[in-house]
Amino acid sequence: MYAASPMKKSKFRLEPKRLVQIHDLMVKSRVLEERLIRMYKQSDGYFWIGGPGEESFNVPLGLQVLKGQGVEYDYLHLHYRSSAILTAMGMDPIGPIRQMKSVALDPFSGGRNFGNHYSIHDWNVVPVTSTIETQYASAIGTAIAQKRHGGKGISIVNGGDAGTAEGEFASCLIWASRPKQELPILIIVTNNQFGISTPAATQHGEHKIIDRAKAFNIKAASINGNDTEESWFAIKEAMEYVRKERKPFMIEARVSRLYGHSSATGANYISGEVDCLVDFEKELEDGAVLTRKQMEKTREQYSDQMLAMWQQVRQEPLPEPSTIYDHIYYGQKGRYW
Ligand SMILES: Cc1ncc(C[n+]2csc(CCOP(=O)(O)OP(=O)(O)O)c2C)c(N)n1
Ligand SMILES: [Mg+2]
Repeated sequence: MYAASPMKKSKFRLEPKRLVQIHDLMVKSRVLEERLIRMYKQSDGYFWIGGPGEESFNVPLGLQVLKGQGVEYDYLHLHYRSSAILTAMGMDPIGPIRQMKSVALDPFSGGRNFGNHYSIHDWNVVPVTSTIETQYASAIGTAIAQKRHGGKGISIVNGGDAGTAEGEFASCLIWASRPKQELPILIIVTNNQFGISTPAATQHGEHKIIDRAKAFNIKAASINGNDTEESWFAIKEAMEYVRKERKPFMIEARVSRLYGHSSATGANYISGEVDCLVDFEKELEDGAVLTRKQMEKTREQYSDQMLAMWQQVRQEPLPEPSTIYDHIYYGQKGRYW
């Protein structure tokens, strides 16, 4: 699939096969988000929020997750910009398309929740909440269970820069770092410099978000999340530390927010920000890992695939009113009228 030209020397540290896989998943994830945005604009969804601009960080993260069910495996406490993590883990894109259309077959919430609010029991993906930062509190719980259990499984939590103002973020730092009771949590903050329309520079006394980790003796790294390889190796190192030492690690990843906050701010492409996919494709082309034609073909294939999925989902039924009480509590069958 990839053409390694002897004429050009690649500066990449990752193998071409891995680079091609990452590229494929980044495109798949971007095309999915673009489809969801289009659905919103065509009145096939009530609201869009998602993660275009975080693929360079999120795909390497998803590929390195220890995927499975139960304490032996990683728990994921994610937020609404995490689609590329799940795409890298193998999520079928029809799931988010179904959730966007609020059809009964939505695998995450049966047509109840906002788009990009995932919940995957078999992969330890804890339901995404609309209230920001709730996930930093639930991560403490699974990490305590994993600390007691031992093994390699860790709890991974992510959220945005503005959300770090919430009490749950402070709780997470405190619980993760209690002496001799440290927790195996990978604490991630994706810093896109904004909380809806509030610039980070007007809100943070600290220079970097990870400065707050220092106060709790939590090891940390601030990285360029728009750089695919930098992200891959930073995540690898952090995960190895948390898995082995059973202690927390914080990563602050500087990323872009390519379509603004959500549909509430228009969901239009913002050309002034770094587009990690554009940059990565240029590097792949310059390094003779992939040709422009090959990359265009990948995009075309996913565009066709997701167009067909959308057309299928448009024909699917909405949830039956009689199921309104289903899924309220885990395992509950529901109260019917
Ligand atoms: C508890 C709570 N307060 C406020 C909001 C409204 N709200 C939704 S997203 C958001 C900004 C979040 O910014 P950040 O944490 O930087 O994440 P980003 O959206 O930039 O990725 C806010 C304030 C909310 N959803 N929940
Ligand atoms: Mg932000």
